[in-house]
Amino acid sequence: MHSSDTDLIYSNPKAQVKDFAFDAQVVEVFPDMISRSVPGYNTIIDTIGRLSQRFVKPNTKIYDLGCSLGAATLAMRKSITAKQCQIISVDNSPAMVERCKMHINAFKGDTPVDIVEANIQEVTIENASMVVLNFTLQFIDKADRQTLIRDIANGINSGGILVISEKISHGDRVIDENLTDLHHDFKRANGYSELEVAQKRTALENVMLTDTVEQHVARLTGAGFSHVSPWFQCFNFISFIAIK
Ligand code: GEK
Repeated sequence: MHSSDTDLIYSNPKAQVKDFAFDAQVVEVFPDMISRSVPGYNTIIDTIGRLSQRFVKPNTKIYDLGCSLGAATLAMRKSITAKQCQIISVDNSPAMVERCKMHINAFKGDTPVDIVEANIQEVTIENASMVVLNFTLQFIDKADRQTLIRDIANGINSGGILVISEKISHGDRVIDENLTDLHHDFKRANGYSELEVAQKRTALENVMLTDTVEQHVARLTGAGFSHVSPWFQCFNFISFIAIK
């Protein structure tokens, strides 16, 4: 038996698998989809909360870019102890933003949250002590990534942090294949069928374009972050901290 919020989107054979999109159908099953597909997702969300307690300063802004239903926003709002802060959570999917507003407003919190429907490339980042890109940069055109990371770095105050989580590819084909297989095993162990794994892979092919660890590190240091390191990796999923 499946409940209505179980991800069954790719469970039936499709004549033609369309490119993946963050539409109403995906929004409906999103929490189930992301926790069964991304190894370490809950650990990453918890750690974003912990980092916010450590890095967020009074009278500053916190940005959650590509916020989906606001999981990282909520983790930060629960943990921030600094006063007079503002969280700005941004997503360009109208269906996500609508559901995110309902979700965030269902919880109480001291730090106000502004949920904005916009392209993260058009949002001005200013006076930030913390910025989160939790599995979002991978959906931005490769040619635009350096500019986006530079704009974020410019808007972060000295000592502030960017947390960036991504699916990665590996320069070494053998490692790449093994990490991909391990990830697909993880999905099968979480109840996805062979067909679902294969169809989802096709749907994401043109939409999610991954970089290597080296490309991420070079981009972050090139943008002006002084301290850059991965703090988490499981298979081909990684999360970095970059401190200005
Ligand atoms: C989480 N951070 O649960 N501008 C704004 N939003 C965008 C853009 C863009 N240009 N491109 C994609 N998105 C979340 C999970 S999901 C990751 C992030 C995943 C949005 C898109 O609409 C979607 O909601 C989100 O980025 C990516 O911690 O599903 O793999």
